[in-house]
Amino acid sequence: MTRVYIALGSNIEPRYNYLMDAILLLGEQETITLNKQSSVYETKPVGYTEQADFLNMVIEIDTSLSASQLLVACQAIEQQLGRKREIRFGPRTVDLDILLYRQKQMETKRLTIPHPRMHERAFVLVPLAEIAPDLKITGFNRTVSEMVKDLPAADRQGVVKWAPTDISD
Ligand code: A4P
Ligand code: MG
Repeated sequence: MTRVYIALGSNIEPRYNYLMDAILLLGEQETITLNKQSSVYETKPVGYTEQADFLNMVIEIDTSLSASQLLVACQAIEQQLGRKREIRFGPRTVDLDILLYRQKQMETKRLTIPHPRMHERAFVLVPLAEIAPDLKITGFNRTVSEMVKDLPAADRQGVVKWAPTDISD
């Protein structure tokens, strides 16, 4: 079994349901054991900013799948949940990014691990620090919680813990 961290993001309603459905679909696979999940965070869009705020979170799993098999499984779930690829970095029902696969480093046409932009993204590092503060990202000599402290304050402020509101509100 291999320890893996996956980042989830959604910015099309119902955002929270998309995240929870993706976790259910991952967890029900025999080849995947769900270990930990972070809180859900509401985050300002990064990159292509003319789009709605995201909900983001990170999960820790153990899996018997290879990295490329896991990518196929993640993309199948994205498809199942109605993901359409229109604008790169644009709005999405659900995005599943493989952040880390044990200590593996790889770069193929389809898969780069560690995820090449994870180390600079508050919407990834803040939830990751919640479930794995002492983890070191392959290729970096600092822990995830140290990397969060090094983020620009404005980036960290764009990432706020979020909870679904009660229907009675
Ligand atoms: N790919 C390569 N490496 C990986 C990996 N480690 N995990 C390839 C998953 N996929 C990987 O991804 C494009 C291609 O990346 C895939 O075909 C796969 O072979 P995609 O999901 O089809 O398209 P995308 O999501 O638009 O691109 P990408 O590169 O995943 O975008 P990013 O960098 O994840 O940015 N702002 C906030 N606040 N929260 C967000 O979640 N997300 C993005 C998307 C932009 N801004 C955001 C957020
Ligand atoms: Mg993606």
